Amino acid sequence: MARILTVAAAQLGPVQRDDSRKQVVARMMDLLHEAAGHGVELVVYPELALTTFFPRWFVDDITEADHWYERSMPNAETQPLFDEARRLGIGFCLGYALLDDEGHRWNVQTLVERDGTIVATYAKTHIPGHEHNEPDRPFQHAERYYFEPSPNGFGVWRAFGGLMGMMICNDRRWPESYREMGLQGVEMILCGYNTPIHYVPDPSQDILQGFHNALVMQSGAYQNGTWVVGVAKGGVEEGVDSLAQSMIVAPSGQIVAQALTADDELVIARCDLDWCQRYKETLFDFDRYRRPEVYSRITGQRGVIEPH
Ligand code: CDT
Repeated sequence: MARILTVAAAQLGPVQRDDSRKQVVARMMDLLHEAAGHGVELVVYPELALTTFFPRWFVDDITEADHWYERSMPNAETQPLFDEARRLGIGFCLGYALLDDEGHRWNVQTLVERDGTIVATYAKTHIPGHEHNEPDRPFQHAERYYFEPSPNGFGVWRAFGGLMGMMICNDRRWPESYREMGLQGVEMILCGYNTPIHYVPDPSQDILQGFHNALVMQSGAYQNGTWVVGVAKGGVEEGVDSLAQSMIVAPSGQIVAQALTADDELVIARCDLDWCQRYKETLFDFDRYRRPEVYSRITGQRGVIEPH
């Protein structure tokens, strides 16, 4: 038995500050059309796909940043993408900044089915970086100023003939993200990211960015018996070099397809969702082998408490 879902990680190269949403959507539509030619059923775009990664700049008055956020989805700029995807019968996952009607600011991904219906909108759980301006940095990573952490945690939805989950960028570094979805039977996790290669707090990690990216997604996939689709906005964006290396990881932990460039590029794989069972029913048979009664620290405690 096989449940094949043909998926494309639609990596984007840099989006500069002056690039309009219309220009970006046109690039995304080019990738969508290329995907259609390969029989792709689901196209996954990066985190904050419609704009440049604006948390690299700090503004004292946050309302000056309002223009980076969407107020609704779809909207006038993205409607052509929604319409064309539905016409082609392709679903997609789109990352963007959302300023909602109550004035809350979220970093989100919306998953859209092949018939154009919205499956879910996930808001990022783990918000990295800093809250305040740090003028001594070569660039800011002020996500904690621009976005609230979602209180909702990680959902899993029946869509695309399987059990689909979402996470966003920094979420992929945390084993809890995968496990929360693993405990809901997730079969494919969709994850957009923007990862500057230069990590200001500890530059010794710069040369390891690609290694760490693969490490976390491969281990998360394997330990939870799930596919993981990781999609970058890579290349040099406003002078900041960002990791590309979009990849599709199998439940075995193997990378089955990976980007060759740091530009707009489709990474395609035929993913058998039934392959997940090989791991979920053997080594990672959670019901048989997990020991939640001795894991109380994981939800009961945030930071480290060392023994006396
Ligand atoms: N977008 C995002 O979450 N990026 C972070 C960068 C490192 S924290 C400054 C990441 O985990 O890739």
